[in-house]
Amino acid sequence: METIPTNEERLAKLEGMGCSRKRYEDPRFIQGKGNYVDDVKMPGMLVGVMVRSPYAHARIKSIDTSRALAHPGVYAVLTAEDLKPLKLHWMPTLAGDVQAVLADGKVSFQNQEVAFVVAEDRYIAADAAELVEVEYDELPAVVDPMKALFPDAPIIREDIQDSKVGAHGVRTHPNHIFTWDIGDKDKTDRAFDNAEITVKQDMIYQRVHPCPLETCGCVASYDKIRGDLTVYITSQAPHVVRTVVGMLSSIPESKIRIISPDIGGGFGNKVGIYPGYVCAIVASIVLGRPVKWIESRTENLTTTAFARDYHMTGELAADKDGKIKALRVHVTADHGAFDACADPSKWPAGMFHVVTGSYDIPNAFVSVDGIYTNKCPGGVSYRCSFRVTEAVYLIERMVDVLAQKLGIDKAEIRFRNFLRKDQFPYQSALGLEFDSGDYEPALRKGLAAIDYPAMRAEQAAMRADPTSETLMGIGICTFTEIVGAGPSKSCDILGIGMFDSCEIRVHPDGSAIARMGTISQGQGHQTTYAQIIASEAGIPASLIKVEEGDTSTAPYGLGTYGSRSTPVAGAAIARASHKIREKARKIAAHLLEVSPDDLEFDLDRFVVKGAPDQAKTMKEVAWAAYNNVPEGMEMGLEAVDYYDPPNFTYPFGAYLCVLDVNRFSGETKVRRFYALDDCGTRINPMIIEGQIHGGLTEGFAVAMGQQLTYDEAGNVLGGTLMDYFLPTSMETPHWETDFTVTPSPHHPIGAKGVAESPHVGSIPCFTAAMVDAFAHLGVTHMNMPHNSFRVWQQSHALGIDQ
Ligand code: MCN
Ligand code: CUM
Repeated sequence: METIPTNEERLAKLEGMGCSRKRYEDPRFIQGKGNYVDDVKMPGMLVGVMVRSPYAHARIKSIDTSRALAHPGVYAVLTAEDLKPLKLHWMPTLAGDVQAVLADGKVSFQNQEVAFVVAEDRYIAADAAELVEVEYDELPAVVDPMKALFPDAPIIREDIQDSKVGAHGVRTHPNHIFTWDIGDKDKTDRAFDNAEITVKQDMIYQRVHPCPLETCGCVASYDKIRGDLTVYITSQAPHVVRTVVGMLSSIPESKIRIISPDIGGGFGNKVGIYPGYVCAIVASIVLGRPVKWIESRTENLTTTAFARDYHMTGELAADKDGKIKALRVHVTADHGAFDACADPSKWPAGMFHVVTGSYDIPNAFVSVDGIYTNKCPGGVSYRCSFRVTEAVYLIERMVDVLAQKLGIDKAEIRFRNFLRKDQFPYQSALGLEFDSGDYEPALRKGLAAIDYPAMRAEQAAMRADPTSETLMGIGICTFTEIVGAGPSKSCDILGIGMFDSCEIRVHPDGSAIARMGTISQGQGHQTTYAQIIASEAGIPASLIKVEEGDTSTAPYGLGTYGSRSTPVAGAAIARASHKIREKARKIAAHLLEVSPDDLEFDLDRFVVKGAPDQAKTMKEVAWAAYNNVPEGMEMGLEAVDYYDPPNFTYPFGAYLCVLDVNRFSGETKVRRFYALDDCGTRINPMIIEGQIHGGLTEGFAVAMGQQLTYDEAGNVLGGTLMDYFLPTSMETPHWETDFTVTPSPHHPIGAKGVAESPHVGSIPCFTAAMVDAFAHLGVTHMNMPHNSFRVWQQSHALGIDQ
């Protein structure tokens, strides 16, 4: 007789939520068996290479493609003139603007796409690209968004120079894109007028780039006989690509198949639609052959979506005890030459309005001006949900500035202003509803973990010792994130609401296949999604195959960015699992000849209440679903769910950093970095920790070194990995992680997203620690990146560098 496994054995076999199940993906990745876009090779495949502008701003007098076309092995050279009859020389952006696919009469940023050479292989295409002769007339460039608004500034967008209204309202200058205001200006101004104390701080959040290890690319293959278009692409949102390609090409979506295979990191860089994709698709349609286009590292760094470039001024009004009364923010946002920011359509500054942070701030007003400059377009969020990094940076900096002004400890000022647990759901002054949080215990845990009082005492001793070479800084960041875009009433892309989806089909043997509208770029969805189904539908994770990224098989979804997969697709997975479970319950009841209400779901089976030996396992039910279902019931066991979340989720954390700064050399050592995250219900603790390590490392990169620098003429100075800082294990500090659990009240399994929190939270924490090292000398802010040279400059300016 079969022995019934114990509860522990059944639980272990399920590998459901809460279990640190090993990543299903890793065996293939660590053996080099991943399948990336550049691994796709098709018979007859050609390769495209871009001809790009050396100038940041220039008129194109002529383009001569004859020598390139005459080069052996070249099949086509596309220019704007070739795209014009197809109306594809410009394309719509996600921000309601248009962007030149291939330069139409002028170029507006360095390395802008000018022509597309298609040849037998990459070498031939690259050689022929050199033979395309472009005659330019250089124009003055403007790279500083403040100067772009001068009356005599060079006009970047002549195509729209006379239009007084853009996608987000009134434009006040040819280089002005929009002004976006939120909050109650009058009330906020009054609070400032009546305040006991106010502080103000300017800060620049430098332009950076997500820099995934795999650059962007695609293989487009048009089948002239069938009229089918297949595109393998490095996209974080394959279904959206399908819809956009359909709009641009007039091919019905039913004949377009977009496949995102394994992706070597996205970090926001792979959300947008780039000219290279359009050119490869057009070339394939025209030539009837598959066409591959893969960027080089420099192309990736200098022409695909950058992040940040926010020039911010923050102001706080408070009483003498440090209780905040109002927040006022102005942002000048540099969007580059075309407004190609990836944000929900209604919010041109994304979710920047989470800027009131973890604090109870009764009045707030934010105004953001979007500006064109002669720089690369993009404006994605790099490991942050739509401008949340910038918002959190601002409020965390401002709280510190206020604390310094009042002489209040930087932890203490947070305790005085935190939202209390009983204030949730909390309506923020900027119109968001924070779902849940419990901030005070998180910070208390963090302070205890690094022994905060001892650290402050050591710092005081160092400050008192004139011979000390080291300045010690302690940074605190108590951030609130907003992830899970999002309720379709406030979030859409090109009019499509930001729901997500899951389809589960259980096979007769009790194994299952599940497909989602999201796409993993390294987050481990194949591992963790199966865990949700395991817990919610009682099918062992190891028997569930998770598929994403093929629009011909996966249900429509909006993709993976903004840490939305768990909050949105994760909810769809839970709900689809529940649908499976409820149908299974009816089948089990039929098999056991009892009423469905008499059954209890127990891990992997249904048990008759009060008669524990009478049970049917999910495996038995799956078999019955295909041969013995109740009268009138459909055969089969499958479910689909499309989930439109009622709200965002609001993960939070308390981070602390202890830095040692050498005042002579500017060298910095991270002595401690403690990160406590709360992402509600935790699905896979090991994957969460991996996500946090990754996000912290990218936060360290941004704070300490990353910057896309431009000279006055618009030349990019950081276009290779020699100049653009990508930390290796050698530079990366040791991370200490911790957690609390405050479930989301509106999510079916209480989970919040986590992947971006460590990035959002760590960056202000590094700056806070850096500034804190100099705070006793009156320093209230230092702009990133905090590399040794810049830190030394600070030291030098204070006269303490020798
Ligand atoms: N998770 C969990 N429990 C939770 C929340 C999440 O176990 N309560 C798990 C999830 O199941 C998932 C992972 O953590 O396996 C991340 O989930 P989530 O926070 O929902 O984020 P997404 O899956 O939507 O991933 C997007 C996010 C973004 S926007 C960036 S940017 C980023 C990031 O993921 N890019 C990454 N992490 C990355 N990690 C890798 N390796 N590569 C990237 O490109
Ligand atoms: Cu915010 S970068 Mo991620 O959204 O892909």
